[in-house]
Amino acid sequence: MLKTTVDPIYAARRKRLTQSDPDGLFVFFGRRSGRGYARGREPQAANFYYLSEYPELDAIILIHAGKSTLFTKVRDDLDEVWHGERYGPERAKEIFHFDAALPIESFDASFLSALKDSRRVYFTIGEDAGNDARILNLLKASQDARQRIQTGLIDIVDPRTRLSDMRRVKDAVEIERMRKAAKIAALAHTHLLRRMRAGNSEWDIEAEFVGSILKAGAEFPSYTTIAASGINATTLHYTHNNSLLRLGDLVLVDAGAFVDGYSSDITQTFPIGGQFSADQKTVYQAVLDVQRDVISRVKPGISIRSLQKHTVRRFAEYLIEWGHLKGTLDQVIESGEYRRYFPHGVSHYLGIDVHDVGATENTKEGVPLEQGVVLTIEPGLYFRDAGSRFHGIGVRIEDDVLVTKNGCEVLTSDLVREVAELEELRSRVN
Ligand SMILES: [Mn+2]
Repeated sequence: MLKTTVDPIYAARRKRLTQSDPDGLFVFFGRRSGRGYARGREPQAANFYYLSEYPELDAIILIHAGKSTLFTKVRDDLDEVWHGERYGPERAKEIFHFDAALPIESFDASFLSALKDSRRVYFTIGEDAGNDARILNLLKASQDARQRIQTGLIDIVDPRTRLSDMRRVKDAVEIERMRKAAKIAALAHTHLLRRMRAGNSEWDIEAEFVGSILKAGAEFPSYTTIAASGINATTLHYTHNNSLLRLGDLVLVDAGAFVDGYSSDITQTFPIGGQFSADQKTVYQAVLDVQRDVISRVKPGISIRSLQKHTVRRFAEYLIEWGHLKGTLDQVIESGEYRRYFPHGVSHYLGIDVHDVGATENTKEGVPLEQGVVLTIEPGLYFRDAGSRFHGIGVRIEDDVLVTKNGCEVLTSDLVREVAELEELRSRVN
């Protein structure tokens, strides 16, 4: 089904991006079509999507002198029998608010002509070898001519720095979609809590989750579902999902939904039976306390780096108290030994990409959070050493959080997190 209207915000984003350099020539390639039969739904190239919402493959956006032009395939009855209806340049121009739209074949000539009065080309090298070769060849032809007529060289600039800054702070349209992505995934996670029991399997969890989000309107999962029961939960990127759920174990489910171009990213951990064991409860409660503590610290001005530091400190305290690490708090943090139990980051930006762009400055303090940033908060503890009283326990709790004026709003607040509530709900299933 083709779109008939698209929010004018995409045209506004193109303006905002390019007004910093009116003499620049900006080029963005859409996702390229691959070979093969009915390859399935895949997301559009993220920056291309952010600047247009145009869904077709092999399209190109060129922005020059305040004018945005879309290059796309013309209508073709025979080809559309195979791949479905196309917009074609005329319709695409109107619906997607471009100043002009041309057949894809005319890109090279238009690019060369625009190069004549440009000093800088904004283009991301290294994403696709075919696109690189095409642009570099066109540039070479143009540079040789410029040398002869002595009009100077053209600089190549990576547009991602500026785009990352823009994409880090979500606008109203994006926040609306992220709320929906969070809501749909949270409901699917809660559905698992109400359904899965001993005798079900990790693949049942994946199937139920994916089924729930698709029925609720998601395009696809935002990444491969991690359904990790028992000791499998101590492997961070476990995706085999081929074990049966056993009474007495915990199961860790890390799964998200991709909805209207935006990702959600949620982890919940719950007992397969009706109750946590005493040791499971100890670990779960510690992770939940740290998670709530970190969420309470999220506000403008704080950096993800400082949240990470705080998480490490809190977990190091628990690990010393439980006898898993020896030494003073500072020694344990300094030596990095805590990484055996908490090896990953507590947070990342979330948006079109699951690990969204946004970290543009490599300063020691990190980039301060601003109103409109969306990030995950996902502390976890994993015990793989046979000598530990917690051996085989892996717990991660992950919410999606929007930074507000004075604090933050949890977009995934529909999830059941407290031990008592979880046990109450789980005991009714088992
Ligand atoms: Mn995550």
